[in-house]
Amino acid sequence: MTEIAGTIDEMLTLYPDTVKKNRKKHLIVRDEAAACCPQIEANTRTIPGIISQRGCAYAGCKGVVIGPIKDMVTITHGPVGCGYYSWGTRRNKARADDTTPADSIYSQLCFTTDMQEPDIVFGGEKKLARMIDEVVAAFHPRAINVCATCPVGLIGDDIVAVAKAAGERHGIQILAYNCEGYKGVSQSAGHHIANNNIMEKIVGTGTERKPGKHVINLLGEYNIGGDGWELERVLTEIGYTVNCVLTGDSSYLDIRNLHLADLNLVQCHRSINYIAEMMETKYGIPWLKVNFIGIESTNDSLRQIARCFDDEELTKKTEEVIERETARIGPILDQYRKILVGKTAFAIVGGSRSHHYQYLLRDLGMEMIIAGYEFAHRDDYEGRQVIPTIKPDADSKNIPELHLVPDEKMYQEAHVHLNMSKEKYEELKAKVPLNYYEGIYPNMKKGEIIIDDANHHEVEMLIRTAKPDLFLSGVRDKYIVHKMGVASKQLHAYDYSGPYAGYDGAINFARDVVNALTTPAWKLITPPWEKEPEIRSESNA
Ligand code: CFM
Repeated sequence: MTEIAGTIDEMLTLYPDTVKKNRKKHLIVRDEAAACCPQIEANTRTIPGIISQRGCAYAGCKGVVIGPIKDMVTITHGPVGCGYYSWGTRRNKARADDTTPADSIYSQLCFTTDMQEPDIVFGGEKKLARMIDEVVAAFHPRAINVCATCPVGLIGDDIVAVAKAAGERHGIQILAYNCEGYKGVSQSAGHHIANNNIMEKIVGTGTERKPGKHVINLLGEYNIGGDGWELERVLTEIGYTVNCVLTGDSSYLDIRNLHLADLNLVQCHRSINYIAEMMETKYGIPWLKVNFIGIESTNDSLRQIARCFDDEELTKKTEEVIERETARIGPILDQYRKILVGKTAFAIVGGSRSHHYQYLLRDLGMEMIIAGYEFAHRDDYEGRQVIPTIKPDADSKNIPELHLVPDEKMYQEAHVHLNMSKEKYEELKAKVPLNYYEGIYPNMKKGEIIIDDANHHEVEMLIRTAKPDLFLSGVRDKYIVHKMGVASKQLHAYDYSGPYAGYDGAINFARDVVNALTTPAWKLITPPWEKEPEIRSESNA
């Protein structure tokens, strides 16, 4: 392990001093002696000239949070490239149901105003208004989202005014998102902008609570490769009414009723913690951080949720389902574990999966020795207790903070939502970490590395030295890593596979990883540095 830690110095020696100083702050080596996580620099600008793995605010808003809402048309106001390249790349699945017929599902379509030079010169507002009219005439959606791209902000098109006027014209809700790509240092800014609008404009406008004794929302689950469906299967069987999975396979109708649930579960803390927190403030609904990636962590999460309701029958059913599912998949995983035991992984993913997949890998006998995030914040590394100490900078101040107050009619104290006495709730809080996330650090082992906003040079150096058996990331580096002779799996889109969540997901993941590691192709590849001398430039040599 010390060998990996040593890599960091080697990796940094190539940098000019200022870059070295900066990048050092984005790295942590897990030290067992340190009780809490050392401070990491995160959610700050990538150094100009360095190509990192991050996306833009528009990607975080349109692609991640609102894009999956199936019965809303989402219009990209901007050049066609922004619309086209954000179309169908994330594998957030949706299907028709009782309230949303197949011809009302738009999440798989691409709508864009295709701004041209004249629109940039003379303004694009009229074109956007015409486009909304066309969309309403042709598709009759329940509601529409309009997302701004960089040029829209630069020329000053007032998309909020256009959306408002069109909404009045057509009698439906039309939301405008000022999520210009440059609004933040990464897609994380777009998550926040989307969370704000959803919370302010959609949540709370419905009045229908779904029937059931225990009604829950699953927030920050986007149904990539069908993950949300696997979780709904398990949660429904245990006895919960899943009010809404936000936003995987979600509908505008369900989001309107988001506040009519007893408990919010948070899978991806990074992308949705704002809504969880705002719902706690406005409606008093408590939230619980869960992780449904991995068998043990799924079992743990299910037990924690059951504890929140203090219902004997529910607890019994939870144990029954856990026992049955674990027994069902155990023998299958045992086979895979024989091949995977002792293998190592290196992951760089957005802002939550590098933590979540550590559990599934451990279930399979593997260990994630390097965990990287593209755009996580300090709380995702160090735990939420650091939030009050994070100083806002010019970039974070770009995004409005909504200051909500308890809703006069709908606010209830958390113990009322959970149908228990205040005393019982206090006892529960001591046992279950409600409204809290501890971050990635505590789950890592001594000598393991945490890296924020890594770039290609760093990835290459870490792979050379740490020699992981498996690299978990996205399509941008998948094939580069293959050429180094290392198996690589896409953890964003699952390489067209999935689901990877819950019980069935664990089997799919184990099978895919075994296939990736055992293909004979690796024997045919020699990493470039083993067959040719390295060429370094004079100035940096
Ligand atoms: Fe949350 Fe996500 Fe992620 Fe994310 Fe993403 Fe994604 Fe991701 Mo790709 S919402 S932070 S912005 S878990 S699209 S479903 S895989 S980078 S780690």
